[in-house]
Amino acid sequence: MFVLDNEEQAIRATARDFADEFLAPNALDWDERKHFPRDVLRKAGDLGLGGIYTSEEMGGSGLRRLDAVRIFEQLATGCPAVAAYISIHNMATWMIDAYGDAAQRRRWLPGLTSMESLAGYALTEPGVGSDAAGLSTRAVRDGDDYVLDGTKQFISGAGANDVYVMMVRTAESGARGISALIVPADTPGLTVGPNEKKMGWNAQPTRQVMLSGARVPVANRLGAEGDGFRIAMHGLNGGRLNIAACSVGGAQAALDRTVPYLAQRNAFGRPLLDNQALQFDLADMGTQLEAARTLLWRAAAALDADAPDKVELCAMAKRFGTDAGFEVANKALQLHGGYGYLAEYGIEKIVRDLRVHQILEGTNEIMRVVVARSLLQE
Ligand code: FAD
Ligand code: 2MC
Repeated sequence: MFVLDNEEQAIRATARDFADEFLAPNALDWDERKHFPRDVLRKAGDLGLGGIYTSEEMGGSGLRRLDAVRIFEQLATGCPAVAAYISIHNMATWMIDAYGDAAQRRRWLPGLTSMESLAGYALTEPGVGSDAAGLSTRAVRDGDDYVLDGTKQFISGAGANDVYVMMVRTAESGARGISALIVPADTPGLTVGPNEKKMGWNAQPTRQVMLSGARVPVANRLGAEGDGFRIAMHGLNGGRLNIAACSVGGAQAALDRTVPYLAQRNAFGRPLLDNQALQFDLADMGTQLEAARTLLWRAAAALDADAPDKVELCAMAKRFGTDAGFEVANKALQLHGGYGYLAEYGIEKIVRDLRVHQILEGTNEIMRVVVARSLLQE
C-alpha cells in the first residue's frame, strides 16, 4: 500500500498533470474574480474525475478510496477550492450510485460522472450544523410527492448545481426520522440565496437553498424512509478523507514553493536556507504532511475494506490532515515573510482555502467526538 505500483503512479500523475495544466495557472484569477470554472469541471469529467469511485457501468471510474485520496491531493496542488468542489460532487454522485435504485442511477449518474451536470450535498441548516440529526427541513408526503419546506445553509456549488442530495425530515424520530432525497435544482419552489462572501474557497459558490412548497417525487428518495441520516454519514466518511487530502495537497504545494524561496532570499549576508532553524521548520513541515498522508491512506484502505474501525479512522485522518495542512501552509506563509502575505505569491490563498477544511464536513471538534466515542466504547 505504501509503495505505488505503475498503475497507481499513472493515476496520480494524470491528476497532477490536470492540476498543472488547468488549475494552477488560473487559481489566483478565479479566487480574485470568484469565478466557478464550469468548463474546467467538464474537462475533469472527461478524465473520469466526476465519479472516481462510482461504478464503471454508470460512467464512473470504479477506483478505490485509496486512489481517490491520492487524486484529490494532486488536484489540490493546483487549487484546493476547485479540488474540494470536485470532492463534494463525487460524494453526492457516489451516494446516488450506492443507495439509488436502478432507475435513479440510470437517470442521474451518466450526466454526473461526466460532470455535464453537477451535484451538491445538502445537510446543514441555519439552526443545525454539527448536530445534524436535529435538522428540521420538512418533507410531507402528498400522494406520490414529498412537499419540502425549510432552508439549507452553506451549500457548496448552490446556484450552479443541477441536483442536490438533500437530507430532510420525514418523521419526528431524531436521526431515524431523516430521509435522503435527490432534489433537482429546477424544482419549482427551490430558490437559492446570494453567494456568501467568504475568507477562501472563492472559486466555488456557497449559498443557502430555500424550499417553499417544493414538490419532489417519492421516487427520488434514496433508500427507505428513515435511512437518510446513515446514508448522509456514509457519504461523509469518504468526503472527510477527500477534504483532508485536499489539505495535504494544498500544503505540499506551499511547502514545495518555500524551499526554493528560502534558497534565493538573502538576509544577514547569506541565503535564508542556511539557517538551520529554518531547515528544521521545513523538516517538520515535510514530516507533518507525510504523517497525514500515511494516516489518510490507512483510513482510505479501511473504508475500501469496510473495516469495523473505518468511521473513527476517517475522523482521525480528517482531523489530523486538515490541522496539519493548515499549520504547514501557515508556516510556509511565515517563511515567505511579508511576501507570503501578498496575493501575488499564492501562499495566502492556500492558507485561506485550507482554513475552512478544519470546519466543514464535520468540524475538527466533532471529529474528536467521533474518535472519543469509539475509544470509550472499547
Ligand atoms: P456549530 O455546529 O454551531 O458549531 C460551532 C462550534 O461549536 C464549532 O467550533 C464546533 O466544533 C463546536 N461544537 C459543536 N458541538 C460540539 C460538541 N458537541 N463538542 C465540542 N464542540 C462542539 N454543509 C452542507 O451540508 N453542505 C455543504 O456543501 C457545505 N459546504 C460548506 C461550505 C463552507 C464554505 C462552509 C463554511 C460550510 C459548509 N457546510 C456545508 C456546513 C459545515 O458542514 C458546517 O459549517 C459545519 O458542520 C459546522 O456547523 P455550524 O457552522 O453550524 O457550527
Ligand atoms: N458512518 C456511518 N454511520 C454513522 C456515522 C458514520 N460516520 N456517524 C453516525 N452514523 C450512524 C450511527 O451508527 C447511527 O446509526 P444507527 O441509527 O443504526 O444506530 C446513526 O448514524 C446516528 O448516529 P449517532 O447516534 O452517532 O448520532 P448523533 O446525533 O449522536 O451524532 C454526529 C452524530 C455528531 C457524529 C453527526 O451528527 C455528525 O457527524 N455531525 C457533523 C455534521 C457534518 O459532518 N456535517 C457536514 C456537512 S457537509 C459539508 O460540510 C460539505 C462541505 C459538503
